[in-house]
Amino acid sequence: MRSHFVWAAWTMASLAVAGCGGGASATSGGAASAPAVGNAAVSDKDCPPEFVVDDAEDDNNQVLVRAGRGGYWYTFVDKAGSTITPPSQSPFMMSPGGARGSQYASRMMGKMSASGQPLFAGMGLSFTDPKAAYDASAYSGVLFYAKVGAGSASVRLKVPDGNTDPAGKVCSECFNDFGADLTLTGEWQKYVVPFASMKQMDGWGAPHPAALDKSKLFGLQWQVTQPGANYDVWVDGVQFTGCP
Ligand SMILES: [Ca+2]
Repeated sequence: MRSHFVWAAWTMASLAVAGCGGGASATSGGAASAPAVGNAAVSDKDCPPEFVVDDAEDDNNQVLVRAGRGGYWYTFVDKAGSTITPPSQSPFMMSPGGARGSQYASRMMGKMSASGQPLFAGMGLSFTDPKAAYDASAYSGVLFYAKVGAGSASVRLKVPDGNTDPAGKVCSECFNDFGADLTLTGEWQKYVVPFASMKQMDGWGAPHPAALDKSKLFGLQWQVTQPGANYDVWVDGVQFTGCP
């Protein structure tokens, strides 16, 4: 199967080792290059069950209870008038029609406000409940399937950690999480984002550490920010990478 890959600063040579079999990927991407998007054939071998964060197939709002995880899905939205479904005040609901022929997926829909600051809408999951730092040191990155319906195709994967989430009690200007800017398509595609490739955004936030602290992760988020845009974002099959 052809798979769609997105990186912040990884060379094409890294592509072949970044999937589930990518134990070496954390050490092979030292040289920064221009952001690249490419397709590469990789193994579709699934990692063991403890690597799967959630596949939505139980049609509930909790991630799979395993490997010390058991947090919940949620949505969040700005106060500038953007809209989001499922609503941020009520329990997250899965939507029928998942990746790889599966039954359910996580989906958020809405319309961004045309003006105001800041503008954001997103869905995410916490790794634990109550929310606490989760040690993901055993893993090398994140893999998921995603697509968009009508509207914005630009989605940022955000990975709040001990330095960027307020719960870490470190950041003085929080929420500039490490992550990756993705351009989704109308078809389900696999996205693999190594922890080592994740970057913060330029120009704001404090602190700006050298790298994601994967020993203290608070969750995963998918966020849209385009002013005035409709959006319809689907995510499924969320897993960690790095299995032997
Ligand atoms: Ca599914």
